[in-house]
Amino acid sequence: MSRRFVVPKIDSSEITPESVYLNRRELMRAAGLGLSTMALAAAPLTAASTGSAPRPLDFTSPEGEQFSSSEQKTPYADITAYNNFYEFGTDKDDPARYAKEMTIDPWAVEVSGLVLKPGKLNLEDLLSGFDLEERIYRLRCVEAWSMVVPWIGFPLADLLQRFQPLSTAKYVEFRTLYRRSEMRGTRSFGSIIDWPYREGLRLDEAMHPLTLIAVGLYGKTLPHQNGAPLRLVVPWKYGFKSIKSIVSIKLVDRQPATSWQSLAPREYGFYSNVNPAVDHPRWSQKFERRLPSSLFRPNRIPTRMFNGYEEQVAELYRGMDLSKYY
Ligand SMILES: Nc1nc2c(c(=O)[nH]1)N[C@H]1C(S)=C(S)[C@@H](COP(=O)(O)O)O[C@H]1N2
Ligand SMILES: [Mo]
Repeated sequence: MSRRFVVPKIDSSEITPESVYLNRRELMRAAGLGLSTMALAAAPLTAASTGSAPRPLDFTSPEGEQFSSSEQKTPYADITAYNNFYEFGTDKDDPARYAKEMTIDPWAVEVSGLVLKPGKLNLEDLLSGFDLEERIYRLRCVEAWSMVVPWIGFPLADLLQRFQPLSTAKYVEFRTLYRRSEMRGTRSFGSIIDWPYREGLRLDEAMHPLTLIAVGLYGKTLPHQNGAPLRLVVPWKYGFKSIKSIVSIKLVDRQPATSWQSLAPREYGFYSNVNPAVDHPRWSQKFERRLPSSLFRPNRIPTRMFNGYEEQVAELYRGMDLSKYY
């Protein structure tokens, strides 16, 4: 059963007269105009941007089953202890240990490029007015482990629309925060990625209703190691496309270079759709280890085309040779 969350309502004593009568659409337009000084200080997800402990997000009413999964959810402890976040090291337990060193308050996101209304907004203004919902998605890492995660978020399309993409926009490029002083993995000798971490989607993939901006999981704000305060979730693609701790979203007309593709183009393509029929050059993609998994209970299950979201996304790739566009 999926549940719906809503950004906490602003107390009327804390809002300016003009925002009292702004409805959601007007708020969105205002945000698009870059009115980041709008008095929404006490607005949504202040909790997400402060402190280190995840705070609960407000729950309101039940939602339909469309984005749910009946599969057993991976326990919170595993989702938050077994991570990839190379900015903090390459071991699976490095992010849980060191991502706390990243300051997430204040946080701003710049939306630029081929949009009518570019702007740099602080987190509160960026997120104001979006309905948060719970969506239980599978996450399948290219390394062949997987999880089932109850994300809290809203469609990326809603966010992009605020900034009014131009018809010339064909792709979206995302960047993670790059702050050496707080990210020990970016300082370590032999660090393999050219920071900041970058990812990209075709615009139609970015606008697909399954593509989520997540701000929480298990009903709480995102822990640092899972990409606080906001990260992308693209459930039919390998996990590395789901970029964490985003500070920049740019609409562009050419396919952007992504971190993993630049590093090893033969191993990591731009599309990176989960596909059991196209192996990674060094290992099979036919099976996955569903976490929690152990030596004695490996929990090995077959990997599904588009991570099980074939019905929803196959249309996006009609006529493409997916062994060429991997
Ligand atoms: N900025 C950034 N985002 C990132 C990564 C990273 O190293 N840096 N790793 C990716 C990979 S490889 C995976 S599998 C997922 C893991 O998400 P999770 O730790 O929340 O399960 O995050 C992705 N997003
Ligand atoms: Mo991954």
